Amino acid sequence: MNHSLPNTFIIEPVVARALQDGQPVVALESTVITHGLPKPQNLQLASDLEAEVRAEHAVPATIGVLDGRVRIGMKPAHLERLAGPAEPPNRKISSRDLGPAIALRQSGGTTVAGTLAVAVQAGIQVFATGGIGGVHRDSAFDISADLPELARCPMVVVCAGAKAILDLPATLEYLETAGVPVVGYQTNEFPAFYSRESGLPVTQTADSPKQIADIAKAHWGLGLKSAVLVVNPPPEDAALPFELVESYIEIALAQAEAAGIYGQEVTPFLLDIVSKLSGGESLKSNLALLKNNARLAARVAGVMASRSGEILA
Ligand code: PSU
Ligand code: MN
Repeated sequence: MNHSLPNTFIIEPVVARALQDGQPVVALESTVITHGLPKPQNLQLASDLEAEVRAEHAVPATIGVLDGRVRIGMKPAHLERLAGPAEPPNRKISSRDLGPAIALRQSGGTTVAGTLAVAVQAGIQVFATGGIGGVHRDSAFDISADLPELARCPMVVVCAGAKAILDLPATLEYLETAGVPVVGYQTNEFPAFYSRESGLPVTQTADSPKQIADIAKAHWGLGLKSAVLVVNPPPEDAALPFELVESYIEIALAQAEAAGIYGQEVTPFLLDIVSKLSGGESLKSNLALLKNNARLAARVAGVMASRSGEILA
């Protein structure tokens, strides 16, 4: 795969070696660092996520853009730059923003969509994030680029469902249309990011990292090119009740509408208000579920690497 890597990519040596040797690698997104979390928790979280992956004997590859170069794997100084402050401010980089950011030598955090587009080219098969984007509520046509990217990137993506601020049933319908299996890890319910429950069913429950790897292998073995979306409920002690979060979201949505927020600003704006309304509880939950997802992703990557001959064939 490496032969066709764009010359705008810089792969950290430890990541390049792991990919070459068939060792487990886990991609991590960076919009959560640039836009998703407040300072200084964002930088701490970035290094905590890498530590979680290493503790499970996999190599973390945080992906983002610095000075128009797509970095796959970062040194601490790179993470610090993304965590900011930065002038000009770091961009939120989705698939459509990668080309412009590279051409104009900009820096920013890649969203799930942006990270998927890069990771798949680099030959990484497992990716951990907090919550994917999806179909927004009551909006004429606001659908995150995360969804079409999941439709075309053959990767295992571990998340805690879609962000609760979204229209979850519509998001699941889109994933069904796109042919993306939604695999509940030890759950038969689609988690709602901060909450373990949503009342919505998953495609399939998997009880172990091995079963997740089996499903991915069978899915791609059919020649299908879509992602396998693994939904991992937030840890019990960090989860918030669905109804409580719902009440915060309704307030946040009303404020976003009153303030005329649109486009890329919507997700960070809503998450920030929910965090304030919950007195920081949603932030705690966000940090805990991110680490929980990184751990599970590393375990899945471990199983897949142990039989990489079959998987990569
Ligand atoms: N989850 C969070 N915080 C975030 C995001 C997800 O808790 O900041 C980011 C992810 O990078 C996701 C992006 O890909 O928000 C989706 O943004 P949009 O809805 O604008 O596509
Ligand atoms: Mn949007």
